[in-house]
Amino acid sequence: MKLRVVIAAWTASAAGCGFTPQASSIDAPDPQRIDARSNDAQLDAHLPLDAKVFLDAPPPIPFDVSMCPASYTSTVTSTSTVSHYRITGTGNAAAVEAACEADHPGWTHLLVPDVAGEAGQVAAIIPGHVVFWLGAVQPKNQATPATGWVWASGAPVPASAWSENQPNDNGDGTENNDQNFAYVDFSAGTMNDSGANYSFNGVCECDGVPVPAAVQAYFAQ
Ligand SMILES: [Ca+2]
Ligand SMILES: [Ca+2]
Ligand SMILES: [Ca+2]
Repeated sequence: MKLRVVIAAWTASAAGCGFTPQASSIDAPDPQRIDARSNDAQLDAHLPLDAKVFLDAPPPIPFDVSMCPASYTSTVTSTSTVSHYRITGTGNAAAVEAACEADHPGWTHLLVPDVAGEAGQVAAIIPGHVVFWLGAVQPKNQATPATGWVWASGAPVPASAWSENQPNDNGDGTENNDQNFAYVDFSAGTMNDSGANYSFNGVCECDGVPVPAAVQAYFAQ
C-alpha cells in the first residue's frame, strides 16, 4: 500500500501574524505553528489542513500469463495475444461467467474469441466437448435479436460470429429476452443465442482483460 503525503503549503496571510511556519515533517510538527493556531482563534478558523494523508488504491497487477490460475492448463499460443483456458462445470450462463471471473478477478472471464481462429484453436485443445457458453451477452429489451451484443471485454460482437439465422431470440419473430446469452458450437465454430436457464459447460479465458461493470450487470439480468 503506497502512502502518499501531501503537505499543504501554508503561508500566513493574516496581517500581523509576523512569521511563516516551515513544515518539514508530519511526524515532528512545528511548535511555532501549534502556538500560532492556539493563540489566534480567528486565524485558526481559516487555516487549511496542515497535511492531508491519502491511502491510494493498490495499482492493478500487470497481466502476466504465467501467473494465470493453475487450473488454466490449455494455451493458445498461435494467436497474437496468448491466453490460457479451462473448462468449467455445467451451469447457466450467468453462473458460469461468475465462476470464471472469480478465478482471478480482472484477468479471467468466459471465452472471448476476439482473435481470428481462437474458437477453433480452443476447440482443438479441449476435445470431447462441442458446445460451450462463451463470453457474449445481450442487454435486456433490445430492439431486435441482433442488437446490443457485447463480449465480456465490453467490445461489440461482430455479425460474423453468429451461425446462419442466429441470433434469433428463440425464433418467435420478436425480441423479448428469450435468448440473451450465447454458446458456441465448436463443430461449426459459430455462435447461437440461448436462454438463461440452459445448462452447458463453459470455457474460461485468462487474458488479463477485466469485465466492465455494465457487462457484469448484463450477465446478472
Ligand atoms: Ca480471446
Ligand atoms: Ca435476445
Ligand atoms: Ca437462438
